[in-house]
Amino acid sequence: MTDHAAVKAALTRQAIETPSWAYGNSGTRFKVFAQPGVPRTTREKLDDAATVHQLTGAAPTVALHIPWDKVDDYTALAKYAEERGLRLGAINANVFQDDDYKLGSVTNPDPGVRRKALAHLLDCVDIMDATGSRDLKLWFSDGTNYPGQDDIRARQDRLAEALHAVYDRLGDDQRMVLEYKLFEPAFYTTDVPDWGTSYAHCLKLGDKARVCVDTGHHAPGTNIEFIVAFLLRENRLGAFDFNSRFYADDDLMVGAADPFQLFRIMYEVRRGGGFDDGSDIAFMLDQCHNIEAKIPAIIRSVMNVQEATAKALLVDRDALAAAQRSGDVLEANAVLMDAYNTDVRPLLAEVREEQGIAPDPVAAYRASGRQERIVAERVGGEQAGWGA
Ligand code: PSV
Ligand code: MN
Ligand code: MN
Repeated sequence: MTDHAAVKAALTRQAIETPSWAYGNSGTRFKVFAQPGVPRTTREKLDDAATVHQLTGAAPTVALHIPWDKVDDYTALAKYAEERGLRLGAINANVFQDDDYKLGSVTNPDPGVRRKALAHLLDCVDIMDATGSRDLKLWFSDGTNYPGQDDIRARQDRLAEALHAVYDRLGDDQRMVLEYKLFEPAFYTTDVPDWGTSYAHCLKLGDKARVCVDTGHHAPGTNIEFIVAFLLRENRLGAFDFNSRFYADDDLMVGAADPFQLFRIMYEVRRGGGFDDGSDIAFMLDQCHNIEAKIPAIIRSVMNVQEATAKALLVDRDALAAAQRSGDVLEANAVLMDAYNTDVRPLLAEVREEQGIAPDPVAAYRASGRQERIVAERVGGEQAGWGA
């Protein structure tokens, strides 16, 4: 039997972090399409994030990317966020957009470049001190393009050295989450290509080091929910970067390409206690909205995560366990599919109404006139965002 009050309580608690860079202009290596009304500054990105949070009630924190979100005073930025009902979330270090990093950042064969990259990572921890952020998110574009280009083992040694230095700098309440990615921009070897590599480094570092699973960073066909189940069992799942993909790291809206996969992942999150009160998993979006309107796309993404979560919470665990125990394969599968096939939109509309927000956040955004206002107001100036 499903406890509907408990399901609603978990949905009301759920917090999804939106990324500052999703509000800005973005594109592919072929073209960045500028959209009217996009934020020109980090503060304007926070204004948009506040709109998403007001309309969904579920997006109270915003991840920053440094230096894309470089400001003079991060304490003042945190205050600005707070005045809008937000908090600043994960600090994403950027050691991939500088000419010096052509052959890598923390794994670069040149010790001078390694020192520069490490200094940036440590600066990011200073920023966390000012913003009150808990998580430092590390993704390294480091790798090689050609066999023989560099010593694969030595690069692991250099990576471990940098990670240790950053880990030692973390405060008691701070963590690092190490993100892996199969390939791109490196095409032969990548220094953190998979969850196993990330996990192995985290294990050596200590409890404050966790793995970040970006759903777009696997080989096609990878069973991501298995990875999630395993990491949760080992207490090493720190965070998600949610997005969806058809081919590689497409960064499309989460739940758009494969809502069934998202449901399966969320079921393992539930199974591992990730929706329980006090869970410390960060549920973040890492997406780009290249051709669709950004604010409603981010609202839609938050809703897609909520819908997958609701379905996962509706799985009748007792019935599932009974079917599994008795080896009733078809029944076990049917229990899971029953939950997946439930239309949870009325349930989520109810949860929103109980929170005093509109049942359909996308419709509420369209009716608010805000899009027209920001298009009229945000003219001139350099547009900020991914690739800017
Ligand atoms: C790399 O592809 C990545 O997923 C990392 O999380 C970066 O910080 C982010 O994309 C930039 O969008
Ligand atoms: Mn990511
Ligand atoms: Mn990515």
